[in-house]
Amino acid sequence: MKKPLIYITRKIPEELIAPYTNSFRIKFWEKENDPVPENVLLREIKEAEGLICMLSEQINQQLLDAAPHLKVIANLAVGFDNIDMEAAKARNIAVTNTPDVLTETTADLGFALLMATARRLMEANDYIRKDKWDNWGPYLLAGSDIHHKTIGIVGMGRIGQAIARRAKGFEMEVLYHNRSRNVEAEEQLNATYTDFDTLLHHSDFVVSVVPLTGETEQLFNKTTFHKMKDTGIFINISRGAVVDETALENALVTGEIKAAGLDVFVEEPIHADHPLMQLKNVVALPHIGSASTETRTAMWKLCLDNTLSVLTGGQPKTPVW
Ligand code: 8YV
Repeated sequence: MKKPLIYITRKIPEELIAPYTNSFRIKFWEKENDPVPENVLLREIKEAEGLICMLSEQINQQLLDAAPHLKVIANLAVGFDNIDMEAAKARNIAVTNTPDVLTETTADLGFALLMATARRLMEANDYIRKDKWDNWGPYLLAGSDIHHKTIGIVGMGRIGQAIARRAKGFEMEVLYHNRSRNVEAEEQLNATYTDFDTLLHHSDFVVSVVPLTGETEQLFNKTTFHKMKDTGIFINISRGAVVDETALENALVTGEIKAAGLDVFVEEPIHADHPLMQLKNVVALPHIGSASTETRTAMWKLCLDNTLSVLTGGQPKTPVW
């Protein structure tokens, strides 16, 4: 009998799959950073029983129709907005994600963006690289304080709570807004629940950690930026589509808000000609929230573990449904 096929849409370190190659055929797209072309995926998926995929792949009805043997989709991400969940459920295909293992790493990056925007680190780095450091004045590249300021966390899930833990170390006041109150988190993290408008009005830093849903799409728009302080800094480590990027650009240009730190964009990848990339008060990153070597390895391992569990008749560790 042929061994079951698992298809992986990016190059995976060989040592991670080595323990499983006796029982499974494991094929993967050979490129580390380039997405698998649609026609290749459609061809490879024909025989696959397991699929390990990335956020950048749309797992839609067309793909599932081309995958008659598919039993499990393991997304290498905590988000799963790239997967047509209804279509997967209708076929009884398990869907798994990678929560927990990336929480602290993503929160680290959120804080890195917060610090980089508040203290103008990219401008300061450029200042030397572009050989402008000929003199010095007390307000040269002066930014805003972080310690003892107010941070407003929108989305108090695992990553939101990890941001709050970091904020405590900076003796910040922590406000949060969430679909439902999290009383335990409030007690442990000394975080205060507020309505969305109060959070926008009072926060020096507004951090978006919400998943992308029908409700959160363009949650940050002209009206919301208008409600923020003009000294306020907006950080997005969730999904680009929770932001109206034109409204954000206007708010940054007109001084309605002070700066933005962005790891995610409506259309990814963005390029140097993107309107937001023309602004000095934007720090932009290419969606690297969970990109530490340790965490990526943990994410791969969890994807493999989930896939193998389903294919051997067990329960996946981190099912989405
Ligand atoms: C992913 C992410 O690392 O987990 C998520 O939902 O957005 C990131 O952590 C990245 O997009 C790889 O799929």
